[in-house]
Amino acid sequence: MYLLKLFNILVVGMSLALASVSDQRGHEVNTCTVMACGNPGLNGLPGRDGRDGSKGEKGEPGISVKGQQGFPGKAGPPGPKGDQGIPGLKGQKGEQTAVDAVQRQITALEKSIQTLQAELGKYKKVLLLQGAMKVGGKIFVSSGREDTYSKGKILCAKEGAALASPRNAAENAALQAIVKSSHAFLDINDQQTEGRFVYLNGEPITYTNWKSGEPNDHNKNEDCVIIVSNGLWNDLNCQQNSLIICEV
Ligand code: FUC
Ligand code: CA
Ligand code: CA
Repeated sequence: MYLLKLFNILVVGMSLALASVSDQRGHEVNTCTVMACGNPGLNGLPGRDGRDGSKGEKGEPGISVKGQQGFPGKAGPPGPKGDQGIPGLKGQKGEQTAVDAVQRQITALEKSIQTLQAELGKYKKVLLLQGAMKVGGKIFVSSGREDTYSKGKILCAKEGAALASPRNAAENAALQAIVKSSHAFLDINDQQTEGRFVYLNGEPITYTNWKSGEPNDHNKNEDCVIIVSNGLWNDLNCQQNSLIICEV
């Protein structure tokens, strides 16, 4: 409304200004030349209020930011106890019979083991009475037969054993007890590399009990080793005969 009024005032003002300009140009010196001059008319009524403007454009969608998950709530109280389940099926009679059979077999096996242990004890006694020596986890035993180194190795291997190979003083002493006044081959040799004595598995020996001056590779032909009556060692020709002692 206020603007309309201002507009009207402006229109009236302009009309007056135009009238003044015409006057200055001298074309129409008097606006009242045709019509008789009277009092000016009343101003018109103010125009109607303007209508509402058209609807604006739809706005940009807002920025969506997801919040962090909240802390879990406290555990609720335990639920009521469930109903008792249906009882299982009764085992068949046959199953019990099978269990009894297995139990009988176990009892029989236990008896067999006891019998075997008793027999084993007897053989152990026989071996020890015949001069076998038990030391640590080893048993040294000899048939009393003398032979070459290679034949002796074969003899022991035939029984799933090995030629005697003392790894410490206790084992050496046990062998000495078997040797008595004789001598016996050890499973030690330097056949591969002169002066490098090794065990059956090829590893260098870790325990020795050499007699003073030995090994001397006498005649450059001594690659086997014997233990003599005093427990000391000497290198000897492998083709010579010596007592064969096996270890089990
Ligand atoms: C020593 C020993 C030899 C051999 C010889 C008769 O020389 O080292 O091995 O027994 O005596
Ligand atoms: Ca030698
Ligand atoms: Ca020697």
